Amino acid sequence: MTNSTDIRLIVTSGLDAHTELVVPQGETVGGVLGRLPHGVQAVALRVDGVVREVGCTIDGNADIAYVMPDEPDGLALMRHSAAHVLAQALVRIYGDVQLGIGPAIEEGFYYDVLLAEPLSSDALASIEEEMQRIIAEDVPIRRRVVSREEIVAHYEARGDALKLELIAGIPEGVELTVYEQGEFFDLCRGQHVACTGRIGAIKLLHTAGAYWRGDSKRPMLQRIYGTAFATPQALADHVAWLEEAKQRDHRKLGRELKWFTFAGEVGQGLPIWLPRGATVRRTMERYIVDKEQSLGYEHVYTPVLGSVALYQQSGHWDHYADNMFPKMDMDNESLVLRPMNCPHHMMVYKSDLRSYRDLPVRIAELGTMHRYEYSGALTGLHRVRAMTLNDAHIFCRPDQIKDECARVISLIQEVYADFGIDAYRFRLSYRDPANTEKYYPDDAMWDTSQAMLREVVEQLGLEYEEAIGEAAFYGPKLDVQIMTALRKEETLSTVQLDFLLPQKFDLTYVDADGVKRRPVVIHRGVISTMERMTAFLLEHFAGALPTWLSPVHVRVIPVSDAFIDDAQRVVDVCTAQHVRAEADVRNEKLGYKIRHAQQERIPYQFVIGARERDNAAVSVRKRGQGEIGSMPMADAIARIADEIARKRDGSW
Ligand code: TSB
Ligand code: ZN
Repeated sequence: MTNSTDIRLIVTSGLDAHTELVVPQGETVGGVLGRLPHGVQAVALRVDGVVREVGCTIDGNADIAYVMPDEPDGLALMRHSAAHVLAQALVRIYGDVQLGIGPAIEEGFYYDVLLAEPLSSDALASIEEEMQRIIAEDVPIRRRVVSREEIVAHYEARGDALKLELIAGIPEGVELTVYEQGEFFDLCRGQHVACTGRIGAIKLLHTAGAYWRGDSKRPMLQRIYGTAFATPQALADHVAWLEEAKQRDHRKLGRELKWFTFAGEVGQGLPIWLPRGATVRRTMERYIVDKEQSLGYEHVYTPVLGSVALYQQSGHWDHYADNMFPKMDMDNESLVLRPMNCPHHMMVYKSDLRSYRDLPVRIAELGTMHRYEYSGALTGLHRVRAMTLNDAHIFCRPDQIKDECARVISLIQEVYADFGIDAYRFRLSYRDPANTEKYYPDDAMWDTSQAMLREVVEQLGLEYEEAIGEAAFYGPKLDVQIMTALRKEETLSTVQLDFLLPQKFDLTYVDADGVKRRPVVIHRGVISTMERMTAFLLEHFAGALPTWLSPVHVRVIPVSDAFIDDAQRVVDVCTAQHVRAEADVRNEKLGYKIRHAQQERIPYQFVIGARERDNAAVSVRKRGQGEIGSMPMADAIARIADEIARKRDGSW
C-alpha cells in the first residue's frame, strides 16, 4: 500500500477491520475495509512480507493484506490467539490464576501460568473443553489502547503480580495495548485473528515447569503447551507425527534399551554409557580406527586437560570461551578441560621436524572433550557436555588440500554406506564477516579458504546448501546435516579448512628447495562424537540398528528349562565366532521371551528345543521377517558372521 520510511500504519482487529495511515504530523489517512470475509484470519500489516504488530513503525515496504489460515503467518496468528483463549479458559475455571506470557512458537503455543495447585492430566481435557466453548462463542478479538493506570489497576485487582512486573518493565511513553475477547483481555502487542471462531482446530499437549523469565532463582511456573492448525485433519496429522517422534526419540529408546543414562549425581549433560550402549560405541570405535589405519592415519593419545596458555595461543580463549568450563589454578599452572583436540594435535606435529615428503601427516584420536553447553540446549546424547570425537587433523601442503578433502569426503560416504545412513545434506558453512567476536578477522584468509572449499565440493559434484555464520572461528566447514526425531537440524560429520592455527602455532615443513613453509590443517570428524552418532542411529533406525552395529546379534531362547545348557552351548559357539549372543534363561514362557527379544530390537533369535538339540540345529527368527525355520546351527551362525563382516543385512 505504501513505500516509506516514517509513515505509521495502524490496522485494528476484530471483524470490522479498518486501516489507518498515520503520517508523522499526526494527520490520519485511512479507510474502513468492512467486514472480514469468511475464512480470512485477519487484516494485517505486512512489512517486507512479514506480519508486524499493529502500530509498529515501518522501515521497509509495507502493505495491508488479508492473512489466510494456511499460510505460516496465519498459523502464527491463530496460535497466538489460541494462547489467549487458553488464558481466558484458565481464568474462567480457576479465577485466581496469575498469567505470565503466552506466545506462539514454532509448532504451536504455550502459556506460562501460576496456579494454586499443579494441574492434573485430567485438567488439560477440561481446559481444552472450555477453550472449544470460547472458540464456538466466536466473539471478536479487538485491539484497545489502554492507559497505564487502567491496566495496572486491573491487574492489581486480580492480584496478578506477573503481569504487573511485565508492565513495570515497559518504558513510560510506550503505547500499551490489550486484546479483548468477551469478558477477557490480555496485555499484548498483537496481532490476532479477527474473532475466536477463526482459530481452527486446537489441542492442548502437555505441561512442563518453566522458571519465570527463565531465571532459576524466580518462581517455577507451569507452562501449558498446545497447538492449533487450520483444519482438524492437519491437527490430526501433526498429533500423529508427534506420537511417532516420541517413539523415535533416542532418549526414550536409550532408556528402554538400556544403552545410556544420565544421573543427577554426576551432572547435567554427562552421559553414562551402559554395557549395551558401550558395546555399540566400541564397535564404532574399532571400525573407524581400523578404517583410518588402512587410510594412512596415525593414532595418538593426548590428555583432556590443557593449559590456558595453549588455548590463548590457538585463539580458543578469545573466540570459544563461552563454550569452555572455567579454568583451574594449580601449582602455578592454569588448566582447562579441552573443548577441542586441535591444539594438542598441533603439538604432535611440532614434536618432529617435517619435510615436504612427510606430508600429509594425518593425526587421529578418539578425543574426549568437554564443552559448556547451555542447560536448555542439552538434548540426551545429541548435545552433551562430555563427548568423544572421532577426530583427526590432516597437516598437508597447499597443493594437497583438494585431494585430502576429497579423500575425507569419500571416507564419510563409505562410512555412511556401512552405517546405512542415507538421509543427510551437505552444508557449506561460511563465517559471518559482521561477527568479529566469533571469527578471526583476516578477510584475505577467509576469502581464500572459503573459495577453495567450495571448489572442492563443486568439483566432486556434491549438492550442497550454504550457510553464513556457521563456520568454525578458524575456518570454513563442509558439514553433513541430519535431522533429529524432533526435526531439529544438527551437524554430524564435518570437514574444516584451516589456515589460521598453523600460523598461530608457527607450524612449518622443509620444502624441496630447503625453505621452511607453512602447512595447512584439515580438521575432520567422520563419525562425529560417539554421543551424537549414537543418538542419530537410535532415531534413524527407531532402535533397530543394522546387525553389525547392534549390541546383541543373537538371543538364544531355550523352549524350556531342560534346554538351558544347550542354549548356553550355542551362545559359546556364537561367541567364538565374534557373533554377540546371549541366552534368555529366565523362568518365563517362550512367547514372552520372543516378544521381549523383539522389543529389544535384537536382529536374530535362535529357539532351541529337542529337535534342534538332536540335529545340531537352531530355529531362526529374524527381526522384521519373523519365523525363518530350522537350519543347521553352523550355517546360521556363518551366515550372520558374514552379514556382520560385510556390514550388510540380507533377507533370508
Ligand atoms: C573436527 N576441531 C574440530 C575437529 O577437528 C571440531 O571440534 N569441530 S566441531 O566443533 O564442529 O565439533 C565436531 C563435531 O562434534 C560436530 O560436528 C558435532 O557433530 C559434534 N559435537 C559438537 N558439539 C557437540 C555436543 N555438545 N554434543 C555432542 N556432539 C557434539
Ligand atoms: Zn580440530
